[in-house]
Amino acid sequence: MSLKPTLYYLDARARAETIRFILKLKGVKFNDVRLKEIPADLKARTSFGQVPFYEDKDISLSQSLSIESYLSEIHGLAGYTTVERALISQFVHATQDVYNPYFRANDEASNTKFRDEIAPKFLTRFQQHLKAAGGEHFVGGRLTHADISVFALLDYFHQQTHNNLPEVLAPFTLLESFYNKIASIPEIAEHLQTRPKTRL
Ligand SMILES: N[C@@H](CCC(=O)N[C@@H](CS)C(=O)NCC(=O)O)C(=O)O
Repeated sequence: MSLKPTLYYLDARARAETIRFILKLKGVKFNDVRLKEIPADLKARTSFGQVPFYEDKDISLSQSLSIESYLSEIHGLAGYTTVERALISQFVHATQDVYNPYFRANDEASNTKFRDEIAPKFLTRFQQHLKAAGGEHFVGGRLTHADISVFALLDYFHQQTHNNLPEVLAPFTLLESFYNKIASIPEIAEHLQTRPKTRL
């Protein structure tokens, strides 16, 4: 196995982009393998036949949130206390409650429900939590996995012209300023400019 960490995913942001943001932010050189389909031998090596799948010299790991948490521990983005870790986990898992109905929406009714109900409901709550925490960071007054996870979700909204997601996000001005601050961190800005343009 290569000593260089390797992330296997599709040629998409979706469930892998938070992992990429963490690695880029921390200056980790990694193989960003973007697959058209998952080869049978790779599928067999993964834990559940799925990607994202991550390998480094210590671990082979599936499940996007587990990979993010592992890298957050290594790179100082996890909470310092049990309470901080629990709160970070809460925000990280909440992002999945937004992605999952978006990925599954396959007709006009489910797209409308996502755009008019699910997305505004979660964005409202994310913004309230951010405001209550002082407006800069979700947990602990410093950059954590929670911030990168919510940032990646907001980034996803910015890119998805399908279902008017940028317009859904626009009224959430505190979230937008949070997004812009993290987007201007040099390592993140560089990734935003140089990453492949993908539909999802
Ligand atoms: N809960 C998993 C979901 C992973 C998942 O559904 N991956 C899809 C691609 S987005 C996949 O590998 N599908 C191929 C398959 O299940 O055969 C995670 O967050 O990593």
